Amino acid sequence: MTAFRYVIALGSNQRHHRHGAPGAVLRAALAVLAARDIRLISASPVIRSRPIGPSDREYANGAALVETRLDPPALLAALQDVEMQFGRKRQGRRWRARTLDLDIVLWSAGCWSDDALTIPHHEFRTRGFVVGPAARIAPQWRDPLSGHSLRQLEYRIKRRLDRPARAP
Ligand code: A4P
Ligand code: MG
Repeated sequence: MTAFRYVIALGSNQRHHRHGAPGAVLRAALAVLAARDIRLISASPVIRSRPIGPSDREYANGAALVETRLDPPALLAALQDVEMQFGRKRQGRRWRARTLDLDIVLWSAGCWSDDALTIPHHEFRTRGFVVGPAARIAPQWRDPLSGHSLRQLEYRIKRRLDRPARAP
């Protein structure tokens, strides 16, 4: 059976009663994944990012490059299990504050799409808090849809942010 590689995005903007602040939650989550046949190849530094969406708490975000024999639905189930283990509540408002969010960003075999799962992750290309950390660990990895590498996507996001505002 083949082993796949994935880029996983990690996010947290709520303390955990045992692990502590969001940055520590992300590091603890990586250790839990490694104990579940999800081999950690490399992890980005943890960054802080301003929230997008309704929650007003700052996020800790990071990315991990992993190797596993799990196919995408099986990996999603494992990630959701870990989210629950960290006290994530699935009821209620989308994008609410959360102790742990684990998203599949990229998959070595390309694209996946069914009712529960889309790879590449639907909005990752424009999100600095996903692309920035992912570009630290897999800069040459190409998004199969746009054809851009993570490094190129990061450059595009930065250029957009740095562009001076137009005169009225
Ligand atoms: N799903 C579909 N594709 C995927 C995928 N590639 N990886 C489905 C993981 N899940 C995927 O996700 C909802 C459903 O998406 C899942 O049940 C799965 O079947 P969720 O994690 O339960 O809910 P969510 O995270 O609230 O929704 P969503 O749409 O995944 O939101 P995002 O895109 O994760 O955004 N601001 C900052 N600064 N940093 C953040 O990390 N995160 C969000 C949430 C908003 N603002 C943020 C951050
Ligand atoms: Mg999510």
